[in-house]
Amino acid sequence: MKKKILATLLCVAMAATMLAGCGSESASGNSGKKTYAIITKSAGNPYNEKEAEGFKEVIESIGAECIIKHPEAATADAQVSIIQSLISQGVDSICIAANDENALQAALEEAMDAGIKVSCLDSKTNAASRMTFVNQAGVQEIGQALMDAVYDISGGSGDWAILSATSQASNQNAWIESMKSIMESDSKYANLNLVEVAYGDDEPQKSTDQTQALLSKYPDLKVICAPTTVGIAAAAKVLQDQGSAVKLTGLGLPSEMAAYIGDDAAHSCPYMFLWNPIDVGRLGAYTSIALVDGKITGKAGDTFEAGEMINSPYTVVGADDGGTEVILGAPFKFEPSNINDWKDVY
Ligand code: RAM
Repeated sequence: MKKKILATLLCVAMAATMLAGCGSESASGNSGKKTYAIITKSAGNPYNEKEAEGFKEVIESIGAECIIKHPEAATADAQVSIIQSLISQGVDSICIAANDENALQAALEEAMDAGIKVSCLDSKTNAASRMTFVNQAGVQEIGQALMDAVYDISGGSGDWAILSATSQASNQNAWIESMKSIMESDSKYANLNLVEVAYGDDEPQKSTDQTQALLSKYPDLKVICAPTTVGIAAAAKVLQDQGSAVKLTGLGLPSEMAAYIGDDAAHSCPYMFLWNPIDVGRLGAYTSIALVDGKITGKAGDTFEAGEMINSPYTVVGADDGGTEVILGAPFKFEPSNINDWKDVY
């Protein structure tokens, strides 16, 4: 009997120690390792998986722990609950591709108040919700490249439409606004008529349906511009399968678009743009590490090393919204002459 009581007491004591261990788990976890989290826009998007792959590679190369979270849907609500669980876990940093510019503010401010270093990549929050933002390329440069592509592919006149991701995505909205203001500010584009901005929510089926709807609503449509990798891949398939005369451009993954890029009638996309999403993730990781190590605070003028990355060291610069950003590089053009060199890379 005595033995039984002793054994029970021992178990209770062990359980209490384990619980205390969990409860008091520091930001660096029991292992003493620092923990770096990345939250992408949503699951099932190969672009987001590439970003996470680059982030993980860098975090693991310094012997730290990487947490990857892909929300079920590209919504702010799904991201808020992930942020809350990461706060309770006591991670050291969160790098997030925001599904909404303002709706994450309360959760991210709570994270920063708890000492977690918060940055964005791909799609930013408002300035108050982040320390800095890893931007894939300048907004104006992307807007200009896309607008010039629409001009060139349409022959300079006629109806065109945009197929975007979600209506709340700050990156897509910034690129669309930039295209619109370029179009309005230069008479060169006066004969182009933007008929609609449609939203496929970065879901393949919805993007397919939206493309079909654009085709039936606008019989004179000449060009669709899809500044989303999910949207452009869905639209490319619809147009090419139907043998449509409508042409496509935008931002796409070479691996998903190789079959559609060509300058003859059999291909739906003459050319498109992107950057390396693996590098977006890598730079997000180096930024998180620099924030956690206290090498930068995210203010303009801060500089930090980013391993073997081509433009390292990077400098934090002022962003249009009053916050700061770190720019990865320039958008790259994928066309028939180079698509085969890239289709197996990302
Ligand atoms: C989609 C996402 C992502 C965007 C790319 C170009 O995969 O919407 O945020 O940066 O397209």
